[in-house]
Amino acid sequence: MSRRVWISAVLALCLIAGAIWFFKVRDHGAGELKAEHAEDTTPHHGEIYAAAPIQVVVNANTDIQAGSTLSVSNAAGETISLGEVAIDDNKLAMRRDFPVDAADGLYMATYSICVDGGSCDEGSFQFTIDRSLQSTFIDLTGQEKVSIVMKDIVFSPQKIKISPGTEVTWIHDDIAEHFVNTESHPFHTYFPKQNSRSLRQGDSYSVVFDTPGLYPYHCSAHAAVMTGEIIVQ
Ligand SMILES: [Cu+2]
Repeated sequence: MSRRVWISAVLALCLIAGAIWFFKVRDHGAGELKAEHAEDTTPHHGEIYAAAPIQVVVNANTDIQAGSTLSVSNAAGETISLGEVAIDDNKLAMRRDFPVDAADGLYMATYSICVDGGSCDEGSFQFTIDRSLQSTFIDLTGQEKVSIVMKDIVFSPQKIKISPGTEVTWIHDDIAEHFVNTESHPFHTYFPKQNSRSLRQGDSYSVVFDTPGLYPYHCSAHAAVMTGEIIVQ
């Protein structure tokens, strides 16, 4: 083969390798380390929240044993997660409270999942709080009850701000079956009280939100497109 063909072949290989690297980094993001037994997290790695999450949650594919850890630090490296790590009764998720008044900025969560037999493996993920995003939320604070209609595979209004203690009612007015599900799909562990049964036309579902923070949610039948967010403050 001529020298020119060789050079072209090497250049083509470099381009392919570069593209694979680019898409891997874009998908997983720099800084994420996924423990062997972790399925996913809330917030997701790289997610930007318009308010503080009420908790950080790690979902696992095996029983999480005592001794497992989860903590969040800010960009200065100070630990800001609160209280103790709580492992869910079914042992498939662990969670830790997060301060509602945490400043805007980047946060790093690190965790260690310990499994039966005593071995533990570690992971990490990052998320950002940017309250300037709240300008896209409809302000419904100061009301005892608010409602959200489910129609044409959309939650409407999609992003709302309410006060602590407000009762939110989802009203189903659509052909398709819908659900109200807390993050993350398909685990629905972030705020389990928000998970509804299957809803059909004429059905409604109500939840009272007491704890300030951000509540991202979705319909598990249309998880990719039918999403909503509630800020309690
Ligand atoms: Cu739906």
